[in-house]
Amino acid sequence: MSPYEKSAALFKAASELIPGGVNSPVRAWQAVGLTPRMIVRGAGARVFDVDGNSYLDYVGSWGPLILGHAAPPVVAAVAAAAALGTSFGAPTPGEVELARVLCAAVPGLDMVRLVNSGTEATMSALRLARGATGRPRLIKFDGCYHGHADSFLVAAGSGVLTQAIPGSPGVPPEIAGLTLSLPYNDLEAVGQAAGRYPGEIAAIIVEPVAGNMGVVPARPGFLEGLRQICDAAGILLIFDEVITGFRVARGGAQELYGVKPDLTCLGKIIGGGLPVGAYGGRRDLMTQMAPSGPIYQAGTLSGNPVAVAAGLATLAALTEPGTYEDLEEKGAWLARELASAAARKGVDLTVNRVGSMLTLFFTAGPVNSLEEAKKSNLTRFRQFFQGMLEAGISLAPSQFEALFISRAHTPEDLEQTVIAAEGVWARWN
Ligand code: KE4
Repeated sequence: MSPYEKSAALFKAASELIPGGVNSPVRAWQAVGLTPRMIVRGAGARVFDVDGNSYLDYVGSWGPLILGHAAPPVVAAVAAAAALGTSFGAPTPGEVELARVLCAAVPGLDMVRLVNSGTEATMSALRLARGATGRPRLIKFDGCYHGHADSFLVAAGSGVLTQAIPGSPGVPPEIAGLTLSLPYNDLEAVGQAAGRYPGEIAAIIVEPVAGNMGVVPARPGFLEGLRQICDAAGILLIFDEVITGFRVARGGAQELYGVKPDLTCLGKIIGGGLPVGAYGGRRDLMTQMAPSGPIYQAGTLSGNPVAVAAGLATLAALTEPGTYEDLEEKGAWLARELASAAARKGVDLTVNRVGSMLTLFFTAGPVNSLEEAKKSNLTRFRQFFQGMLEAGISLAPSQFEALFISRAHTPEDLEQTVIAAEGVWARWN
């Protein structure tokens, strides 16, 4: 019996019923040339596939599971909430509490609205920016991914980059043409674009730590420079903190770097693995959203009580003293030891990291932009992914994604990871 026979059979069936056999493209493992494993259970830092194999997991559902899989407080909160009803289509106390927790934690949030995904969050924030400014254009950055709303599928990262899709059919040029995508970390290009379209740019949206071309931190001064350009040109600054919110600090990258955006988009961790997104920011902007203002956005299941319960339990657990110190220590140790092991084995590797999110680029580096990330050796990445999988370690199936360490990862797990990586690299020479 092949150790992955049931996964393969299920994936074959899935491919008849679901495009590419998956409900989100990156999960199809096309970039690593393997059949994706069908996961049936997670517990702590591990996941288990339908054939009974277990893996030390660094995907973490692409970021939400900062506490690890099936974290007891989250499971208990979800069960309790579900027993009271899964959705009412009415305001609930939990939504008020989650809004309070988010606004208390994230510096740029005076007000916030819950939605069901990061895509909804960024789509709504952009509509608000356009409505509030009366301007049509948007600046984003090459390799950054802000979900799959039309305006963002220009030089996007994540699955668009992994699949090498230049943009996406179905996005009218009239829409795509309003989006300017510039090199990440290139303030000069932003200043030139702002000068070229005076009075036309509604917003600049940025991942304050890029996670969708692999992890690429903002250079010192980049975020501050964006703030200054926006203030001078009447452009709204949107931080897409869907990954970084409650990941790199409790208050996200805006707390870590001390730069306050006008609008913030959140997701992933704030739902604890259930579908939650949020957008928020300055009160004078958010009050322009219906029904307090004319700019429309809505959602049947926005703020539903079960997802809100998962989010509240997750964010409560992250208030434990030492949480972010623990995540920083684990991230620093793993990045340092992987880099050392690669050097010992003569492997060209650049490890970019912020807190507990990191990427191993198979290039000598540095990697400060999409152009530099693309210099990575994708064949080496694929060999690494496959070797680590054989060693029982599950990584994001793309060079252009992040690995996530959770509170559930132990020092022994991290040691096992380094030993496995060194074993893979030893076979390369
Ligand atoms: P969702 O619509 O997938 O919840 O969020 C979109 C989004 C927005 N902004 C950022 C910075 C994001 O990283 C994402 C989604 N991230 C990808 C992986 N990097 C989700 C994985 C997938 O597409 O399946």
